[in-house]
Amino acid sequence: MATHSPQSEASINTHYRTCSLCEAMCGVEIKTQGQKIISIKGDKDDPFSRGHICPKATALQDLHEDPDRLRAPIERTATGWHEISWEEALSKTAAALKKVQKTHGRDAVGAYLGNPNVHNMGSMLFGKYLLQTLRTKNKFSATSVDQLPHHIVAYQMFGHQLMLPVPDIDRTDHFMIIGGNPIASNGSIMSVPDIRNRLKDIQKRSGKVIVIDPRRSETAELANEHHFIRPGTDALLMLAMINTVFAEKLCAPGKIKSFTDNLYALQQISAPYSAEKVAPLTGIPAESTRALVRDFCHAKAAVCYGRMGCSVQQFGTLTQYLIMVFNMLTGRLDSAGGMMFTHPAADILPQSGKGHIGKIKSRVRGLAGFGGELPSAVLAEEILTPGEGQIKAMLIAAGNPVLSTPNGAQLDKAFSQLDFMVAVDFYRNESNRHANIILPPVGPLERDHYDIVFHTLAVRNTAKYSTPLFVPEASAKHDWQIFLELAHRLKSKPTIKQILSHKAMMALGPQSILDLLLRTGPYGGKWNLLKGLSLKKLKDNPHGIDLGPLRESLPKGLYTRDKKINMALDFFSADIARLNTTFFASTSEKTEPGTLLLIGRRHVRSNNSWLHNSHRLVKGKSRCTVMMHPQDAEARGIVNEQMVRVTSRVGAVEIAAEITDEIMPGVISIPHGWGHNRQGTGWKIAEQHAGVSVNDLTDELFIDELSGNAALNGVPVTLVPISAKANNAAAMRTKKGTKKVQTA
Ligand SMILES: Nc1nc2c(c(=O)[nH]1)N[C@H]1C(S)=C(S)[C@@H](COP(=O)(O)OP(=O)(O)OC[C@H]3O[C@@H](n4cnc5c(=O)[nH]c(N)nc54)[C@H](O)[C@@H]3O)O[C@H]1N2
Ligand SMILES: Nc1nc2c(c(=O)[nH]1)N[C@H]1C(S)=C(S)[C@@H](COP(=O)(O)OP(=O)(O)OC[C@H]3O[C@@H](n4cnc5c(=O)[nH]c(N)nc54)[C@H](O)[C@@H]3O)O[C@H]1N2
Ligand code: SF4
Ligand SMILES: [Mo]
Repeated sequence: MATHSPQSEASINTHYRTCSLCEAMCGVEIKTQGQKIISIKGDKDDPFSRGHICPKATALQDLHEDPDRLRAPIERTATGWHEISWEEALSKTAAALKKVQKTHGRDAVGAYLGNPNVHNMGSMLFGKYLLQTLRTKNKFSATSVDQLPHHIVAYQMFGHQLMLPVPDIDRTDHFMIIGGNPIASNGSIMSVPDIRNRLKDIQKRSGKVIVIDPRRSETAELANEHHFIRPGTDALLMLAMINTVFAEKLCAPGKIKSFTDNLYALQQISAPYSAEKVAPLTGIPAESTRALVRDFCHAKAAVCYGRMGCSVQQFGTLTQYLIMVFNMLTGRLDSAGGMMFTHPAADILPQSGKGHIGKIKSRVRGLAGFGGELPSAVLAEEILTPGEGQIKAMLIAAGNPVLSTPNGAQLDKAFSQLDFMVAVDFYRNESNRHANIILPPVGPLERDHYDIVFHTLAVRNTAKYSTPLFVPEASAKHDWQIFLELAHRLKSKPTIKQILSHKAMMALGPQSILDLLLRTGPYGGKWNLLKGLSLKKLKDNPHGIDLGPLRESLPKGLYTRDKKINMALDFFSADIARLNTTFFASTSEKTEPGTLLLIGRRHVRSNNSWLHNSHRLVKGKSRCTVMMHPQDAEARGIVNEQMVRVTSRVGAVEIAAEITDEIMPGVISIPHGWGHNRQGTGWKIAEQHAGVSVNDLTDELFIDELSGNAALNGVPVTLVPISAKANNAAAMRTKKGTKKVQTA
């Protein structure tokens, strides 16, 4: 139990909480003395993470103590940035946003919500009120540079965008991972702490881990098998695997057959895509593809899981669909050790929108929106293109789209032309350096925490609530308070009802909503205050509560009207024509000789764009390098650590080469989230480890057309050495990783 009393200076207190930095939800044990953090360790008694943490957990201390972290609102003036009071900051922001909407219409204010919102209970529960008040169609988020394909598949097939199944990793015997690197990322759309041991446990029970990835990643190193695949060809591989399932009579869907119409339609659709036909494109020999399918089908329990590498690419949605169908045809959906749905203690699905496609379209390019959001790939053009509905002001909350969305340099330029920008963020980053006002919320250790979203995507049913470790300053505000305060001030003449409801929400806060969700959820005692799960019960169990392994939930759990899985053939199979045009048509664009395909990569000591101000995470060799295969290096006369120039349609970066056979020939990899060399940001350590931004190379026109999701993997680029002579590696070492960014 937590023995927490922030008042006592001398005694050492122990506090238990969940690390909110990534999706894994590790339990941490933090010892403090007064206001000082003495240690951060894994919580051995957390039933889910069992003591596991990664190096980022200790960065929670750096984040808490960071002098660069903003603690009061700031305003940009002719003489630089100055602190202002909360009252002034909120009123000025509301007045500026109102003015823009009054002059140019409500769509003239755009909003971008970044990834950390999803790790923040208050933002998840109250952020929507601000967006509802703004009533703009120009809403964007990190979803469309990430998991949008998963939402579309879930919406089409299961009737709800958030019905996302996860691998039942603790009971599977065969785990096929396509385009995911959980050893570095700690899992995504699969909340799974202690992933390394969980993968090893599969192997200990004589099961297998298979990785399909253009890079022999950290996960591939641990796997039983790794197959290189050419970026962007996963849909072809999946069609060939489904083709093999039918050809070799391995189809065994089990119970789902009774509530899925047209399941076997894929036999005909996959017929033209034999393993032989796709092999020259994927790079995976036909015999290996067939063996992959046989092994998968013969395993007692098996699951095929695809993540970033196959979502954020040209055929991301089609690939995720085919992965789902492959699991279904082989009886792996909703069965132990396969793809299963979590039963979270606080179930947000009944209250959340199920999703909708194409109700809104972007003004300039006419791209369809999903679930009330437009794809982030169109954000810059919506700001830069004059005309009715042009975005003139932006709200950015917990995001850094200049470093995280395609053609970030163009967006950077667009942001500099806005009439007004407000950011809700505790750092002055590459995007909100253009803001007029920055409203900083409290830090992660100064707030309570419950993973509203990630408990819904966890590989085991668990629940855990963390109280704040530190009491924030009296004037400090939580994200949710900032959102509600702004929403309230945006109303011109609030009615008595609106005033009362604002006061009620401010008083109730996220805790009360969480308590209600827990009581009315699957483990709650409903209105019996003494029975079942409640916030009080979670507070009494600070290590978290285990609610058991994943359970079957279909067809009852489906959100489709007819309680059937919808194969949505019209929607998905239409995209096969685009696949054919891209890969098989005689008119299809042939890549220029010398073109390389650019992919991303993650590292366990990094987290998107915003943990590079932690001295302990950035120490050591620069990680912002371009990995390339020895053959590709030799062909261009490049030696290890030499500076090279990588150029795409939209820009160029100069970066040090890291020559390694862990990447397949013809492919290069640059991690995202770097490029802290733009003027006017507020993180001093990150600036010293600037690196370059890979999203100065990714292309806002290179997208998955079915969803509008950015295709940040598989971007065609060229690469040349910078110095004519490629023999000065020692001298290069000093310059490594950081040089100026060029944009076309
Ligand atoms: N090329 C390439 N680009 C990518 C990716 C890739 O793999 N390759 N990955 C993509 C993916 S998956 C994602 S999710 C995006 C992420 O992209 P974004 O969400 O746009 O960016 P982050 O780097 O997560 O920036 C988060 C910002 O939120 C702030 N912040 C952190 N916690 C809080 C908080 O509690 N409240 C508030 N108000 N602010 C907070 C931080 O200070 C930081 O400024 O990047 C995408 N971009
Ligand atoms: N340490 C750390 N952890 C993180 C993050 C972080 O930045 N750092 N970010 C968090 C976020 S926001 C997310 S969304 C998750 C992402 O979690 P993961 O999906 O596990 O992320 P990545 O490490 O980007 O893994 C993508 C893999 O796909 C491969 N790949 C690239 N292109 C292709 C392709 O065309 N086909 C195939 N088959 N593979 C391809 C890459 O080589 C890479 O190994 O990680 C989260 N956790
Ligand atoms: S794996 Fe994720 S949740 Fe666990 S300690 Fe690391 S950053 Fe925190
Ligand atoms: Mo993400």
